[in-house]
Amino acid sequence: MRIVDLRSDTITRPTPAMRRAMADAEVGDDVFGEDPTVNRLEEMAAERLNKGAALFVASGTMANLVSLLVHCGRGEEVILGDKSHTFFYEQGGSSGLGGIHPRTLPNKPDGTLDFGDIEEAIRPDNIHFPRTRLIILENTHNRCSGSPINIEYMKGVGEIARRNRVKVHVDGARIFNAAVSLCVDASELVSEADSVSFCLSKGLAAPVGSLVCGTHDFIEEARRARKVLGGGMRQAGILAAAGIVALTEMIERLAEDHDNARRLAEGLTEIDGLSVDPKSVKTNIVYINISHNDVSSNDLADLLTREGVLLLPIGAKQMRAVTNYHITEDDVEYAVGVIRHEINNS
Ligand code: TLP
Repeated sequence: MRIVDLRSDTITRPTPAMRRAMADAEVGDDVFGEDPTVNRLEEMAAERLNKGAALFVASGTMANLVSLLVHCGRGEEVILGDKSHTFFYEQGGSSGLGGIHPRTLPNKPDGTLDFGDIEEAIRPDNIHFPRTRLIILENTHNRCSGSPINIEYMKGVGEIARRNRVKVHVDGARIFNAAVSLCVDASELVSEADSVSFCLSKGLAAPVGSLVCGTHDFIEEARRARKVLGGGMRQAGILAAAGIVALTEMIERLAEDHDNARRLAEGLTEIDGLSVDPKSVKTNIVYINISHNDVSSNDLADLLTREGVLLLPIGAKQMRAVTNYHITEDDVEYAVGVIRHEINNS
């Protein structure tokens, strides 16, 4: 059966070039700092984002957690969006494991936080309050239509943070989608950030892994945090080799995923019973609201799965589609046809 898997860009499998690089990778014990392939990937990542150093970690969740643990002590506060991945999807790990207090602000539909809200949320020095240490921004913003957030906004938050002696972490799981969509260099988007995480295992199609980037001192502390979380990975060069291919060969092609996402959104707007806003689709993520009274997202997901079209239910009446390396223009047309058929027959 033909399968069109639009649940996430995390489903991407390694490319033939990645598999070759993995098989040939030179490796060593990375906890001793002796894996040449990991070291090379870390250097490439730091250079790409114009930061002093980088650290290879197991996942985006670990990258964010390690960063939070370095920036904030127990009882200290992080400001972050109520739709941010760190707040929404990471099991509250920073409070559970790090005792870090979350202060959420409403994300606007474009993924940003209001400058005034941020200023107001930063705590004055007062014995009653936790100390504000960190602001987290997410770029692109997963739950806000995959919105890319522009340089001016990122700089604006950097300016507020510096003035108040607070740090900035960017969850850049999809920072290269943002850079490609905005036609800027990823390093410019994060020039104000004290730390940045990004994922190799999403649109860039590597099987495993994320990077944390920051100053040398920050990364040395992050290395300690990774170790205590059980993330010292030994001969991880096997994985890093795929990451090197991801950074070298897979960034520019993200534009194809963005074009396919726009096509998908445009196709879906034609279907009665669905509501999709193609204008909000600027990268590879499409949110689909079900206006048909008798269809829930779980029902529709089941019907579509039987036809080989996989979407992710996000809420009772909302689904998500994410274009990726394995999805062609023809797959998009096919998926739109199957979705139309299932909705019309419901
Ligand atoms: N996002 C996944 C799911 O967890 C929802 C997805 O399918 O989109 N930051 C952002 C912005 C993310 O979207 C994700 C993964 C992560 C961090 C965590 O990365 P992993 O899954 O590697 O821990």
